[in-house]
Amino acid sequence: IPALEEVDLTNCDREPIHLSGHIQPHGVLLVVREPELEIVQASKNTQDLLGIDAESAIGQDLSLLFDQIQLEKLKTCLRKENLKTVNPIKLSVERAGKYLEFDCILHRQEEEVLMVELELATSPENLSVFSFYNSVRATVSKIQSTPNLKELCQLTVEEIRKISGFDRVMVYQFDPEGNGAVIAEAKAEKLSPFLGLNYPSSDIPKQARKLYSLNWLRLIPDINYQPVPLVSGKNAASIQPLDLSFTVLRSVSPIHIEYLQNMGVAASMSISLIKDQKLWGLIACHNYTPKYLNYELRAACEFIGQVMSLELQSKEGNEDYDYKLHLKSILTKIFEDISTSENLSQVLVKCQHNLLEAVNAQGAAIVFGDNCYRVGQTPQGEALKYLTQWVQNNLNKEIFYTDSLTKCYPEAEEFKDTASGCLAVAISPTQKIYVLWFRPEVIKTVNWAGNPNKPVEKDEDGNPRLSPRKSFELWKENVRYKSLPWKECEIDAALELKKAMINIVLCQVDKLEKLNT
Ligand code: BLA
Repeated sequence: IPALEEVDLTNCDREPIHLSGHIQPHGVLLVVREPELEIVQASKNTQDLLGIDAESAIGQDLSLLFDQIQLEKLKTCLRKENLKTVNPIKLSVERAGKYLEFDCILHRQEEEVLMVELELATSPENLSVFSFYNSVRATVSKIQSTPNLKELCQLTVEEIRKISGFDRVMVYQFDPEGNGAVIAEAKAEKLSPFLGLNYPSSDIPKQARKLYSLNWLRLIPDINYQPVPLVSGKNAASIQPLDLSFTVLRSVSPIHIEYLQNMGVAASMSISLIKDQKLWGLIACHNYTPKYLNYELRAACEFIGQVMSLELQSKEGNEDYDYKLHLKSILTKIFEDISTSENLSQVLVKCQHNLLEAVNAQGAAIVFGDNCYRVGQTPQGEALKYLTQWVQNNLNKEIFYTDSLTKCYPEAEEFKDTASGCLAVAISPTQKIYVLWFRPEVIKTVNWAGNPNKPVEKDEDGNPRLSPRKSFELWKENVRYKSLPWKECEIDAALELKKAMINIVLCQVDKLEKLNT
């Protein structure tokens, strides 16, 4: 495990971000042993917020901070089965004759190890319950009535922006390799859009993704903060290094801070989107000045993230449903053309464009022995001839498809712009009739809106180490020689077409035989 100061761009997926031993300074963390409620670790900033220095708090119990009434309030909560449901508890601490009110957030790290996080409360006690309820109630019913994924995402970013006030709120969706794209955005008018931008998987390393699938929300109110170390007493030995996975104040990776600096961002919040127990994406929020949200508002945002997560299942299903209907209607048109044609070449003349749309390809080649009929963008001449031969020799299943042709056929590199993806079926191997469909390299099909923000920090050579521009370069490397993947319904459509085409070829053979007898 690399130490914090040894983390760099090459080993950052091994950085133990949950063991940083530091928190952000907008609250204090106390690690408390039950049942005595003895403070065994404390963040160094207790002096700033509570007026007691961390070293002298250690070894004492919580009555050092809280009077009898507050302590009783706390103890009542500790008897609750699910501690999370009591958060936040409003607790006050007397300091120089005045009472300061705190949001206290509790969870148990392990048995009898209680994590107590205190943030200065910023809203009056009763009002907050109502505002939480009101802001979320309307949003939830709107979210549930959106008809499809696109509108679900758009509505959610708009609602999160209204509730949180962040300058920019995005839905960031992962692909199967972990690369991501901004698929919805709500932003302050003056900002240039990130919508449609793509980023490599390395922008959010593995261990961070794992953490984000366990907890729903993290906030960095001010990226230029000084991390606050934890101070321990002798009774803390068994819980060192302290696992900060579920603390809300956890200090974030310095690499990520640098990334945000280079993006020109001053505050960041992200909310997990989880589908089928997997991290599907994030709601990513940026502010260009420091921005703090109190616990209630964070809880409202977290709740909306959870509601959106539940909706993903059905809305994504719907998306496929609409698309499948579309493919079906295209197939029907082609079948009509087939029924009114004498032979395969006639079909092809009639249904040119539909032949591509049936599987969402940009090009197709129908090979009849030495002859070839082409639609859209395809490899040409010799290149196509050799590819076809290769397909003939290697098509040993009902269908062949790949979103990365160069992996199995390295020569494909020269025509990556037309055929990084390929799907092929045999209509008649004896007569050497084949259909090949093509998709270009994905880079050609996605939308890159240009450098979204002027990078600010530079390294010795004058280049920013981490920036969206760099990320785009990296993402391009990640998706090199790859097309968009073939969906199951597209593969099914190709198989349907194959059946229909085989039929028309067989009919022709029949007719020829009848003529001959
Ligand atoms: C974390 N990286 C993150 C997070 C996001 C991103 C959203 C979650 C933390 C947060 O809420 O701010 C990335 N943010 C993005 C992207 C967009 C965005 C892609 O807004 C697009 C619009 N980061 C790198 C590289 C490394 C890296 C190269 O770019 C490592 C070599 C590391 N990113 C990194 C780490 C974390 C992270 C370690 C975890 C931070 C933490 O939770 O401690």
